[in-house]
Amino acid sequence: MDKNAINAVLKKIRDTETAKGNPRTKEIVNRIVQDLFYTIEDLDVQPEEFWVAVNYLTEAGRSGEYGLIAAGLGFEHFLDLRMDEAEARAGVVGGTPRTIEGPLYVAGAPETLGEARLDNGSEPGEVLFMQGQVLDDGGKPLAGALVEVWHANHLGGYSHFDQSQPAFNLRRSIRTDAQGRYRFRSVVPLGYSVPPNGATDALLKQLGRHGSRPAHIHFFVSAPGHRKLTTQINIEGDPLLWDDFAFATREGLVPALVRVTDPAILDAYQVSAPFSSIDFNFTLHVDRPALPHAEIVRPRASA
Ligand code: MBD
Ligand code: FE
Repeated sequence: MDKNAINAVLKKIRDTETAKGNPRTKEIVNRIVQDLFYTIEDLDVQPEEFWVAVNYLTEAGRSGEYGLIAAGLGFEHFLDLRMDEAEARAGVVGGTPRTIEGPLYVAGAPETLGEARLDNGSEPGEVLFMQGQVLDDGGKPLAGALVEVWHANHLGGYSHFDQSQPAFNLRRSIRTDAQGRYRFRSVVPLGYSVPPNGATDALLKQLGRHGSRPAHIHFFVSAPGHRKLTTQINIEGDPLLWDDFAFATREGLVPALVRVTDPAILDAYQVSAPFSSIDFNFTLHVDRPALPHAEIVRPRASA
């Protein structure tokens, strides 16, 4: 079809708008509709293909997988890169890199001071200790910062979404102590994979891709007057470290994993088998009103 004829029909649709409604919504929706009309034209999308897509989106919504699809198609990573660039333009550089939140955070995890055990005491898997400080961009410890941590179990499943796990399993909020320190005991996670035969899985298969992530641990780190950090660290050595379906691995977020086998240390830590240990500090930036919001408001699960 001729581009002028396409533009004419786009105009006819747009001309039905009144002064009511939301200007921002109008701008975005009209742009997306225009881009999709052009896509249909340029790629000669057939009616059957269009209805496959409509049905696909319906099913994906029904199964609650849009968050996964947003991660898998790289949208969430792209939003990170845009935020990085906005900060860089404002002279905000360095600090702990951000990386995507993903769709599996649950609000309301138990909060403790300084340290926490993330599992209920009978969690299978290798014991993991992780510890460090929350610092400002001058390297000064931030006391009273909040470290929210969540990760998958030894099978790659997240509590709440995997109903076989206890409430808030492997999810805690830790308030840093007077020296800005946090510390937790947990178990080494396994990488997550999208639900087999679900909407995301089907899409990724069509794209000739896999739907797995390397093992990782999520964090929100916040402190008054500072930009909230959304990030993850990866478990060093995971075969998918740089082959993440959600594109979240970044330089600076792969701390060394130390294996502790010294019986005296195992004793001191009250652990009966060799464990892994990760040291990692979080560096936050001072917040400024001119910067885009670092705390992203979005619907989240809560319990
Ligand atoms: C996850 O665990 C995750 O972190 C992301 C980004 C997407 C899907 C599952
Ligand atoms: Fe995750």
